[in-house]
Amino acid sequence: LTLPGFTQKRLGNETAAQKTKRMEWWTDARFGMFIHWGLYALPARHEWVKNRERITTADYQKYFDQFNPDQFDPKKWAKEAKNAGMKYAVLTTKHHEGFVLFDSKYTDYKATNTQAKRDLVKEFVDAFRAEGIKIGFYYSLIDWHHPDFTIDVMHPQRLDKNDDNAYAELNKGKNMAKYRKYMYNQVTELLTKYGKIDILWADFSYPGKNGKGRDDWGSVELLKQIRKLQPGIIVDNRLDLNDYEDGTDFETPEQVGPKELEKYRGKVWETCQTFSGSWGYHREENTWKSNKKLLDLLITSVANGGNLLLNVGPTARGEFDNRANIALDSLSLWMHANSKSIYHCTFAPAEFKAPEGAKLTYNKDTKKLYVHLFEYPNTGYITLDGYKDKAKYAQFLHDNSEIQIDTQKSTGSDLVLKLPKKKPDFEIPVIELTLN
Ligand code: FHN
Repeated sequence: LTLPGFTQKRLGNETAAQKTKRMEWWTDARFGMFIHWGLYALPARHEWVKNRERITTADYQKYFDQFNPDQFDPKKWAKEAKNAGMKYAVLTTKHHEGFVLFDSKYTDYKATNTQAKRDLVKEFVDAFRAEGIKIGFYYSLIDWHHPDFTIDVMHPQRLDKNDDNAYAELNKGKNMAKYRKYMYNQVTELLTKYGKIDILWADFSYPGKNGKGRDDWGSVELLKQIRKLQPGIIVDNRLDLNDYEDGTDFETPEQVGPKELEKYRGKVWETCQTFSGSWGYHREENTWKSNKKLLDLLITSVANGGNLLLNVGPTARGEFDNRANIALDSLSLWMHANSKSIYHCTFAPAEFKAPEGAKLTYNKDTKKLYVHLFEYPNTGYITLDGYKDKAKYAQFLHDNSEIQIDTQKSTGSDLVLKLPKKKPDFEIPVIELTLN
């Protein structure tokens, strides 16, 4: 599968075939766990709480002082991720609040200086790597704690009016070049202290007050360092380098619905999604996506050639809460029986049209076609228009039970399969077609 959507110019000194090879494990994996964890788990009302409620750094300090994740057990996290069928995991090593989950020598605002006294990133890496799960680091370009980070419209101390003089006053003495160096040094620590790192998930660039954008973050230099330290690493598109050579490995549509994902077909992309609305642990959020909705996001991502990065926000005690565990357990039931229609899969060849109420994925290695029945026909059969003479055998994926071809009904180009009237007890049953 040569990754579509890349022109040689954008590939820098890497050919499309080399990029395809470098990204093959990621493209085959299709499903990963995002983990947003930081001091914001204590207020437990969104990872942007410092910004939304304009909490000063002094007032936010109580969360640092109280941070004590006594039930943090990354081995449990890793087992949950593995059971749910997630092949890679991306942890926030630092989010916008500026709190650092690893033992960085460039700041005191770090987990090893809290009651935790632990390098949480190291323990995450060891536990997930032990389960064979690939390692990703999220690193925030934005930093609401660092004294040299420019105060702008994204900052808790933001001004309501677009008053350049007032901003200039606020930013007197701040040195963004020093912040760039701080970021560069911490990313270097992350990519040299913890072994092979598979993904760098930078988040997020935006044109600063002076509209310089990528220059504010030193993105070009930062990316060179990232690729030098970890040559095989996969980097997202939020360093504002989309039109730079080798600047973007994948696009990151965020929290978009299944319908909108269809427009990414033919590109290289991963949609990141929450169970609810908040990325960080949110105690009172109850707008949780159903298991069917989560499966729809996963299946539709793969049916359009993309990945799903599904987020968990651990609590301040260091655990996945019950809502997350129930959602992950439901996904593990379906994935245990049906992951063959996800891993190594992508969109179906153009000759196959999905029947009404179904979505297709195609395993490029085994050449199997998968029909995901979002609506289960109660007629006792399903008509696959144009599939006649293209498929020689059909079965349910979850139990390999044969689905017979109704030769009488299969007229013209139609392939008609007999289905049990009673829907199998799976949220979305999958038909596996062996093609001719
Ligand atoms: O501001 C962040 C947000 O908190 C979260 O980390 C998401 C995850 O993709 N990224 C930014 C919003 O796009």
